[in-house]
Amino acid sequence: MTHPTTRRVFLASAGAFALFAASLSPFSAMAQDKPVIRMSTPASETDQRSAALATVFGPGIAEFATYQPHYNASLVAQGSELEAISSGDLEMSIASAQELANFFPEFSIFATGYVHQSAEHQVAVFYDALMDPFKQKVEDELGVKLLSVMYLGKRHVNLRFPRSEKEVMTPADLAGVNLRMPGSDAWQFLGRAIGANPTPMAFTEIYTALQTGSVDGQDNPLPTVVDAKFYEVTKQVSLTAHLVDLNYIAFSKSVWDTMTADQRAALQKAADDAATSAREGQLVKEEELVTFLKDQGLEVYEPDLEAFRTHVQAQYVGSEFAKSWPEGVLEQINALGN
Ligand code: KDO
Repeated sequence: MTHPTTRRVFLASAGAFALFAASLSPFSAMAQDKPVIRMSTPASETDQRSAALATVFGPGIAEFATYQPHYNASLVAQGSELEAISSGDLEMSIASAQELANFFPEFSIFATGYVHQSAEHQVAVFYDALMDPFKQKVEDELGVKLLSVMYLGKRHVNLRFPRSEKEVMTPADLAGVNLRMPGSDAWQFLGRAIGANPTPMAFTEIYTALQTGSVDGQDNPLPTVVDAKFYEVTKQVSLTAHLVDLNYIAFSKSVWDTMTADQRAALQKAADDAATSAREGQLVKEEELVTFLKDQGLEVYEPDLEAFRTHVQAQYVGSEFAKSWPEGVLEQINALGN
């Protein structure tokens, strides 16, 4: 696991920059127009999270700010959003725990296979006091507020091959499988932990990579497999559920600091309402889409989940990631589950 020096230098300068940005408050009485909240994501416009932010979050802050979403990583490259918020080039993103782990390795606990058990468990963890020091560190050192938690879904293994050519029942079946995973240490570690040979690649490049065969497969929740049309270029889904995945609604602390108490309350509520709406929609889709995918000709089946869970957990024990987890936090997370 690396923690690049550039990130440390970046963190040191971010605080000073945030102070400067706050002095130029777009929310001040002198501001003529409503400040624009630019949100950048690699997700499409039709993704549940994008839709919930557009229909719930945007209207929720419309009285005092203009929500401006940018989809398909068209404004900021996937994985660079937190840096962009920190330096004042972006106001908002939906950030993964893996991206946060680039700055703060302890966030890898939330990116570890089979730790979060469900959407409800994610919510319980996010609002528990155990999260306070994590949130505080991100605020203090990166100038980013984590407002709410969005449910992305259970990630499964989705391959180009039919089941007759390659069946994935255990981690051993993934040996040598070239699986696209997002490009960061925590993601790549997870790819190896499930037994695959992970290949880093941006989300927006996956469809073509599957189509041309430059990767054997990818992992994402079923709603993403459908929304991004990966089912057109793949033949099977092994329901490994190796990560109950999330994104945090990440917001510029320097912008937050310029807002009135009422505006902050409205913004927080808009973020929570959007997260709830997206979560409910995503859970319904996860249920429904198995049938849709089978209708498209894909084989969708359950592997040996105990074999996956045991193998993945064993990979993390004693790892550099696990060493960064604050004492007792894993136990606290587990206690909030079933
Ligand atoms: C992906 O790149 O596979 C991933 O699912 C990672 C998530 O953290 C999230 O960024 C997501 O892509 C995008 O929002 C696209 O759905």
